[in-house]
Amino acid sequence: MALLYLTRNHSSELWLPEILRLMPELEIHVWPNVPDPARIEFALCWGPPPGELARYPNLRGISSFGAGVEHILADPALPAVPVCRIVDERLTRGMTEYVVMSVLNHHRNLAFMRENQAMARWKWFDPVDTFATTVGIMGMGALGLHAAETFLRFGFQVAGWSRTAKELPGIAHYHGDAGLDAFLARTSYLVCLLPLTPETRGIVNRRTLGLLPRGAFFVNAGRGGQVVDEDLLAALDSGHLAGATLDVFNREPLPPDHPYWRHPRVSVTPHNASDSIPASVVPQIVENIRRARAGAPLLNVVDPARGY
Ligand code: NDP
Ligand code: OXD
Repeated sequence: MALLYLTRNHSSELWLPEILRLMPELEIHVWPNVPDPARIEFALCWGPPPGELARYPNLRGISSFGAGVEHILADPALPAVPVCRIVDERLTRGMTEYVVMSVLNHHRNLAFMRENQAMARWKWFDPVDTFATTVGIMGMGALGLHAAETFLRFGFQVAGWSRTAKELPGIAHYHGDAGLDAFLARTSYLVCLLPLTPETRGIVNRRTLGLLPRGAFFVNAGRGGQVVDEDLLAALDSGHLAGATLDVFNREPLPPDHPYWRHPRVSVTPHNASDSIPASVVPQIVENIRRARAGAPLLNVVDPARGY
Protein backbone atom coordinates (compact mmCIF):
# COMPACT_ATOMS: atom_id res chain seq x y z
CA MET A 1 0.00 0.00 0.00
CA ALA A 2 1.26 3.50 -0.80
CA LEU A 3 0.25 6.84 0.68
CA LEU A 4 -0.32 9.91 -1.46
CA TYR A 5 0.93 13.00 0.39
CA LEU A 6 -0.73 15.98 -1.30
CA THR A 7 -0.46 19.48 0.14
CA ARG A 8 0.99 22.86 -0.59
CA ASN A 9 1.02 23.87 3.08
CA HIS A 10 2.25 21.11 5.33
CA SER A 11 5.99 20.64 5.47
CA SER A 12 7.04 17.12 4.46
CA GLU A 13 10.12 17.53 6.68
CA LEU A 14 7.87 17.64 9.71
CA TRP A 15 5.20 15.16 8.66
CA LEU A 16 6.97 12.34 6.81
CA PRO A 17 9.37 11.33 9.64
CA GLU A 18 6.43 11.21 12.05
CA ILE A 19 4.38 9.01 9.69
CA LEU A 20 7.34 6.72 9.01
CA ARG A 21 8.16 6.48 12.72
CA LEU A 22 4.78 4.84 13.30
CA MET A 23 4.59 2.94 10.02
CA PRO A 24 8.15 2.37 8.73
CA GLU A 25 7.03 -0.03 6.03
CA LEU A 26 4.76 2.58 4.37
CA GLU A 27 5.62 3.73 0.84
CA ILE A 28 4.93 7.48 0.51
CA HIS A 29 4.54 9.38 -2.74
CA VAL A 30 4.80 13.14 -2.40
CA TRP A 31 2.51 14.79 -4.95
CA PRO A 32 2.98 15.62 -7.79
CA ASN A 33 5.73 13.00 -8.00
CA VAL A 34 3.58 9.85 -8.29
CA PRO A 35 5.14 7.39 -10.75
CA ASP A 36 2.43 4.72 -10.44
CA PRO A 37 -1.05 6.01 -9.44
CA ALA A 38 -2.30 2.40 -9.15
CA ARG A 39 -0.11 1.90 -6.04
CA ILE A 40 -1.89 4.63 -4.08
CA GLU A 41 -4.44 3.32 -1.59
CA PHE A 42 -4.75 6.21 0.86
CA ALA A 43 -4.48 9.98 0.39
CA LEU A 44 -3.54 12.57 3.01
CA CYS A 45 -4.47 15.92 1.51
CA TRP A 46 -5.07 19.61 1.79
CA GLY A 47 -6.73 21.27 -1.19
CA PRO A 48 -6.31 18.59 -3.87
CA PRO A 49 -6.78 20.03 -7.38
CA PRO A 50 -10.24 19.09 -8.70
CA GLY A 51 -10.13 15.75 -10.50
CA GLU A 52 -6.77 14.75 -9.02
CA LEU A 53 -8.05 12.10 -6.59
CA ALA A 54 -10.01 10.39 -9.38
CA ARG A 55 -6.65 9.42 -10.94
CA TYR A 56 -5.99 6.76 -8.27
CA PRO A 57 -8.00 3.63 -9.14
CA ASN A 58 -7.17 1.74 -5.90
CA LEU A 59 -7.85 4.55 -3.44
CA ARG A 60 -9.61 3.29 -0.26
CA GLY A 61 -9.66 6.36 1.95
CA ILE A 62 -8.85 10.07 2.13
CA SER A 63 -7.84 12.11 5.17
CA SER A 64 -7.69 15.86 5.59
CA PHE A 65 -4.62 17.29 7.31
CA GLY A 66 -7.02 19.22 9.53
CA ALA A 67 -10.52 19.46 10.92
CA GLY A 68 -12.05 21.02 7.81
CA VAL A 69 -12.87 18.96 4.70
CA GLU A 70 -14.51 21.48 2.35
CA HIS A 71 -11.23 21.66 0.38
CA ILE A 72 -11.67 17.94 -0.42
CA LEU A 73 -15.47 17.72 -0.78
CA ALA A 74 -15.42 20.60 -3.29
CA ASP A 75 -14.02 18.23 -5.92
CA PRO A 76 -16.88 17.31 -8.30
CA ALA A 77 -14.97 14.15 -9.33
CA LEU A 78 -14.26 12.99 -5.77
CA PRO A 79 -14.06 9.17 -5.67
CA ALA A 80 -16.70 7.41 -3.55
CA VAL A 81 -14.38 6.43 -0.68
CA PRO A 82 -14.57 7.51 2.99
CA VAL A 83 -13.25 11.00 3.76
CA CYS A 84 -11.95 11.61 7.30
CA ARG A 85 -11.08 14.70 9.24
CA ILE A 86 -8.88 15.35 12.25
CA VAL A 87 -10.37 15.41 15.73
CA ASP A 88 -7.56 16.10 18.16
CA GLU A 89 -7.22 17.45 21.66
CA ARG A 90 -4.28 19.75 20.89
CA LEU A 91 -6.02 21.15 17.81
CA THR A 92 -9.13 21.75 19.93
CA ARG A 93 -7.22 23.38 22.78
CA GLY A 94 -5.28 25.55 20.31
CA MET A 95 -8.57 26.84 18.91
CA THR A 96 -9.91 27.59 22.36
CA GLU A 97 -6.73 29.57 23.11
CA TYR A 98 -7.30 31.61 19.95
CA VAL A 99 -10.94 32.45 20.51
CA VAL A 100 -10.46 33.17 24.23
CA MET A 101 -7.50 35.42 23.38
CA SER A 102 -9.57 37.26 20.76
CA VAL A 103 -12.56 37.80 23.05
CA LEU A 104 -10.53 38.78 26.13
CA ASN A 105 -8.37 41.15 24.11
CA HIS A 106 -11.44 43.21 23.29
CA HIS A 107 -13.33 42.54 26.53
CA ARG A 108 -10.37 43.82 28.59
CA ASN A 109 -9.77 46.78 26.25
CA LEU A 110 -6.16 45.93 25.46
CA ALA A 111 -5.94 48.25 22.40
CA PHE A 112 -7.07 51.21 24.50
CA MET A 113 -4.50 50.40 27.18
CA ARG A 114 -1.67 50.07 24.64
CA GLU A 115 -2.66 53.43 23.16
CA ASN A 116 -2.52 55.02 26.60
CA GLN A 117 0.75 53.33 27.44
CA ALA A 118 2.30 54.75 24.27
CA MET A 119 1.56 58.21 25.69
CA ALA A 120 2.37 57.35 29.35
CA ARG A 121 -1.28 58.18 30.07
CA TRP A 122 -2.81 56.64 33.24
CA LYS A 123 -6.44 56.33 32.23
CA TRP A 124 -8.91 54.24 34.19
CA PHE A 125 -12.03 52.86 32.57
CA ASP A 126 -15.18 51.27 33.92
CA PRO A 127 -15.01 47.48 34.04
CA VAL A 128 -17.34 45.44 31.87
CA ASP A 129 -19.19 42.71 33.76
CA THR A 130 -18.13 39.33 32.41
CA PHE A 131 -21.13 37.69 34.06
CA ALA A 132 -23.45 39.96 32.07
CA THR A 133 -21.68 39.40 28.73
CA THR A 134 -22.74 36.70 26.28
CA VAL A 135 -20.38 34.82 24.01
CA GLY A 136 -22.35 33.14 21.22
CA ILE A 137 -20.67 30.29 19.37
CA MET A 138 -21.85 29.22 15.94
CA GLY A 139 -20.89 25.57 15.48
CA MET A 140 -21.00 23.49 18.64
CA GLY A 141 -18.92 20.55 17.41
CA ALA A 142 -15.52 19.35 18.62
CA LEU A 143 -14.10 22.91 18.63
CA GLY A 144 -17.14 24.98 19.54
CA LEU A 145 -18.12 22.88 22.54
CA HIS A 146 -14.66 23.03 24.13
CA ALA A 147 -14.48 26.80 23.61
CA ALA A 148 -17.99 27.19 25.05
CA GLU A 149 -17.13 25.22 28.19
CA THR A 150 -14.00 27.34 28.65
CA PHE A 151 -15.92 30.62 28.35
CA LEU A 152 -18.37 29.28 30.93
CA ARG A 153 -15.50 28.75 33.37
CA PHE A 154 -14.50 32.42 32.93
CA GLY A 155 -18.03 33.35 34.00
CA PHE A 156 -19.41 34.50 30.62
CA GLN A 157 -22.97 33.76 29.63
CA VAL A 158 -22.62 31.27 26.78
CA ALA A 159 -24.99 30.60 23.90
CA GLY A 160 -24.42 28.03 21.17
CA TRP A 161 -25.96 27.46 17.76
CA SER A 162 -25.77 24.35 15.64
CA ARG A 163 -27.76 22.34 13.12
CA THR A 164 -29.31 19.88 15.57
CA ALA A 165 -30.80 20.28 19.06
CA LYS A 166 -28.57 19.67 22.11
CA GLU A 167 -28.91 19.75 25.89
CA LEU A 168 -25.71 21.32 27.22
CA PRO A 169 -25.34 22.15 30.92
CA GLY A 170 -25.01 25.91 31.51
CA ILE A 171 -25.23 26.76 27.78
CA ALA A 172 -28.26 28.33 26.10
CA HIS A 173 -28.39 26.22 22.97
CA TYR A 174 -30.23 27.15 19.76
CA HIS A 175 -30.45 25.20 16.55
CA GLY A 176 -31.42 25.43 12.92
CA ASP A 177 -32.78 28.37 10.96
CA ALA A 178 -35.55 28.79 13.52
CA GLY A 179 -33.08 29.34 16.37
CA LEU A 180 -30.62 31.64 14.62
CA ASP A 181 -32.21 35.05 15.15
CA ALA A 182 -32.80 34.62 18.89
CA PHE A 183 -29.23 33.33 19.28
CA LEU A 184 -27.80 36.39 17.50
CA ALA A 185 -29.99 38.88 19.36
CA ARG A 186 -28.40 37.95 22.71
CA THR A 187 -24.78 37.63 21.51
CA SER A 188 -22.15 40.29 22.33
CA TYR A 189 -19.20 38.22 21.08
CA LEU A 190 -20.02 36.17 18.00
CA VAL A 191 -17.51 33.36 17.48
CA CYS A 192 -17.82 31.39 14.24
CA LEU A 193 -16.53 27.81 14.35
CA LEU A 194 -18.73 26.38 11.60
CA PRO A 195 -17.62 24.13 8.76
CA LEU A 196 -18.06 25.57 5.27
CA THR A 197 -21.02 23.90 3.58
CA PRO A 198 -23.62 25.13 1.09
CA GLU A 199 -25.84 26.01 4.10
CA THR A 200 -23.19 28.00 6.00
CA ARG A 201 -21.73 29.89 3.02
CA GLY A 202 -22.42 33.62 3.46
CA ILE A 203 -24.20 33.10 6.80
CA VAL A 204 -22.48 36.13 8.33
CA ASN A 205 -24.14 38.83 6.27
CA ARG A 206 -25.98 42.13 6.49
CA ARG A 207 -29.10 40.53 7.93
CA THR A 208 -27.43 38.34 10.55
CA LEU A 209 -24.90 41.00 11.60
CA GLY A 210 -27.79 43.43 11.91
CA LEU A 211 -29.40 41.17 14.52
CA LEU A 212 -26.40 41.41 16.86
CA PRO A 213 -26.63 44.08 19.56
CA ARG A 214 -24.87 47.35 18.68
CA GLY A 215 -21.22 47.20 19.77
CA ALA A 216 -20.90 43.43 19.28
CA PHE A 217 -17.54 41.90 18.34
CA PHE A 218 -16.95 39.16 15.75
CA VAL A 219 -14.34 36.39 15.75
CA ASN A 220 -14.09 34.15 12.69
CA ALA A 221 -11.99 31.01 12.83
CA GLY A 222 -14.41 28.82 10.82
CA ARG A 223 -13.99 29.62 7.13
CA GLY A 224 -13.85 32.88 5.18
CA GLY A 225 -16.63 31.71 2.85
CA GLN A 226 -19.08 32.09 5.73
CA VAL A 227 -18.67 35.86 5.63
CA VAL A 228 -19.97 38.39 3.11
CA ASP A 229 -16.97 40.73 3.34
CA GLU A 230 -18.73 43.90 2.14
CA ASP A 231 -21.44 43.39 4.77
CA LEU A 232 -18.90 42.87 7.55
CA LEU A 233 -16.95 45.97 6.49
CA ALA A 234 -20.17 48.00 6.37
CA ALA A 235 -21.15 46.83 9.87
CA LEU A 236 -17.69 47.83 11.16
CA ASP A 237 -17.69 51.19 9.38
CA SER A 238 -21.15 52.11 10.62
CA GLY A 239 -20.08 51.38 14.21
CA HIS A 240 -22.67 48.63 14.55
CA LEU A 241 -19.82 46.20 15.18
CA ALA A 242 -17.03 47.28 17.54
CA GLY A 243 -14.41 45.11 15.86
CA ALA A 244 -13.45 41.75 14.42
CA THR A 245 -10.65 39.22 14.68
CA LEU A 246 -10.40 37.20 11.48
CA ASP A 247 -8.30 34.12 10.84
CA VAL A 248 -9.95 32.81 7.66
CA PHE A 249 -10.83 34.58 4.43
CA ASN A 250 -12.70 34.20 1.16
CA ARG A 251 -9.32 34.39 -0.56
CA GLU A 252 -6.23 32.99 1.15
CA PRO A 253 -3.61 34.33 1.36
CA LEU A 254 -5.56 37.54 1.97
CA PRO A 255 -4.57 39.87 -0.93
CA PRO A 256 -2.23 42.72 0.18
CA ASP A 257 -4.72 45.39 -0.90
CA HIS A 258 -7.67 43.91 1.04
CA PRO A 259 -9.29 46.49 3.36
CA TYR A 260 -9.11 44.08 6.33
CA TRP A 261 -5.33 44.48 6.52
CA ARG A 262 -5.50 48.18 7.33
CA HIS A 263 -8.86 48.42 9.06
CA PRO A 264 -8.35 50.04 12.50
CA ARG A 265 -10.77 47.66 14.19
CA VAL A 266 -9.85 44.42 12.45
CA SER A 267 -7.13 41.99 13.53
CA VAL A 268 -5.93 39.59 10.84
CA THR A 269 -4.19 36.26 11.45
CA PRO A 270 -3.07 33.92 8.62
CA HIS A 271 -5.38 30.86 9.01
CA ASN A 272 -3.30 29.94 12.00
CA ALA A 273 -5.89 29.91 14.79
CA SER A 274 -5.08 26.28 15.43
CA ASP A 275 -3.05 23.79 13.45
CA SER A 276 -2.55 20.05 13.36
CA ILE A 277 0.64 19.10 15.17
CA PRO A 278 2.13 16.00 13.50
CA ALA A 279 3.12 14.26 16.76
CA SER A 280 -0.45 14.59 17.96
CA VAL A 281 -2.49 13.77 14.85
CA VAL A 282 -0.35 11.25 12.94
CA PRO A 283 -1.47 8.31 15.16
CA GLN A 284 -5.08 8.71 13.98
CA ILE A 285 -3.96 9.08 10.35
CA VAL A 286 -1.83 5.92 10.58
CA GLU A 287 -4.70 4.10 12.30
CA ASN A 288 -6.94 5.07 9.38
CA ILE A 289 -4.37 3.84 6.85
CA ARG A 290 -4.28 0.50 8.73
CA ARG A 291 -8.08 0.35 8.82
CA ALA A 292 -8.37 1.18 5.11
CA ARG A 293 -5.92 -1.60 4.36
CA ALA A 294 -7.96 -4.05 6.49
CA GLY A 295 -11.28 -2.92 5.02
CA ALA A 296 -12.40 -1.75 8.52
CA PRO A 297 -14.49 1.39 9.23
CA LEU A 298 -12.35 4.55 9.41
CA LEU A 299 -12.26 7.05 12.29
CA ASN A 300 -13.78 10.54 12.06
CA VAL A 301 -15.49 9.99 8.74
CA VAL A 302 -17.51 12.94 7.42
CA ASP A 303 -20.84 12.82 5.62
CA PRO A 304 -20.29 14.21 2.11
CA ALA A 305 -24.03 14.90 1.72
CA ARG A 306 -24.02 17.08 4.87
CA GLY A 307 -20.65 18.62 3.97
CA TYR A 308 -18.93 18.07 7.33
P1 NDP B 1 -17.51 19.57 13.84
O1 NDP B 1 -17.94 18.82 12.64
O2 NDP B 1 -17.14 18.81 15.07
O3 NDP B 1 -18.66 20.60 14.26
C1 NDP B 1 -19.35 21.36 13.33
C2 NDP B 1 -20.46 22.11 14.05
O4 NDP B 1 -21.10 22.98 13.12
C3 NDP B 1 -21.55 21.18 14.58
O5 NDP B 1 -22.01 21.63 15.83
C4 NDP B 1 -22.65 21.30 13.54
O6 NDP B 1 -23.96 21.07 14.03
C5 NDP B 1 -22.50 22.75 13.16
N1 NDP B 1 -23.10 22.99 11.85
C6 NDP B 1 -22.78 22.46 10.65
N2 NDP B 1 -23.61 22.90 9.69
C7 NDP B 1 -24.48 23.73 10.30
C8 NDP B 1 -25.60 24.50 9.84
N3 NDP B 1 -26.00 24.47 8.57
N4 NDP B 1 -26.29 25.24 10.74
C9 NDP B 1 -25.92 25.24 12.06
N5 NDP B 1 -24.86 24.54 12.55
C10 NDP B 1 -24.15 23.79 11.67
O7 NDP B 1 -16.31 20.51 13.38
P2 NDP B 1 -15.10 21.09 14.25
O8 NDP B 1 -15.67 21.71 15.47
O9 NDP B 1 -14.04 20.08 14.43
O10 NDP B 1 -14.52 22.20 13.25
C11 NDP B 1 -15.34 23.25 12.77
C12 NDP B 1 -14.63 24.02 11.69
O11 NDP B 1 -13.59 24.82 12.24
C13 NDP B 1 -13.90 23.20 10.62
O12 NDP B 1 -14.79 22.66 9.69
C14 NDP B 1 -12.99 24.25 10.01
O13 NDP B 1 -13.69 24.95 9.01
C15 NDP B 1 -12.71 25.19 11.18
N6 NDP B 1 -11.32 25.09 11.62
C16 NDP B 1 -10.52 26.20 11.50
C17 NDP B 1 -9.22 26.17 11.92
C18 NDP B 1 -8.37 27.40 11.85
O14 NDP B 1 -7.18 27.33 12.10
N7 NDP B 1 -8.94 28.55 11.53
C19 NDP B 1 -8.63 24.97 12.52
C20 NDP B 1 -9.55 23.88 12.61
C21 NDP B 1 -10.84 23.95 12.18
P3 NDP B 1 -24.41 19.66 14.65
O15 NDP B 1 -23.67 19.57 15.98
O16 NDP B 1 -25.85 19.82 14.83
O17 NDP B 1 -23.98 18.60 13.69
C1 OXD C 1 -8.55 23.61 9.44
C2 OXD C 1 -7.44 23.03 10.18
O1 OXD C 1 -9.48 22.88 9.14
O2 OXD C 1 -6.36 23.65 10.17
O3 OXD C 1 -8.47 24.81 9.16
O4 OXD C 1 -7.61 22.00 10.82
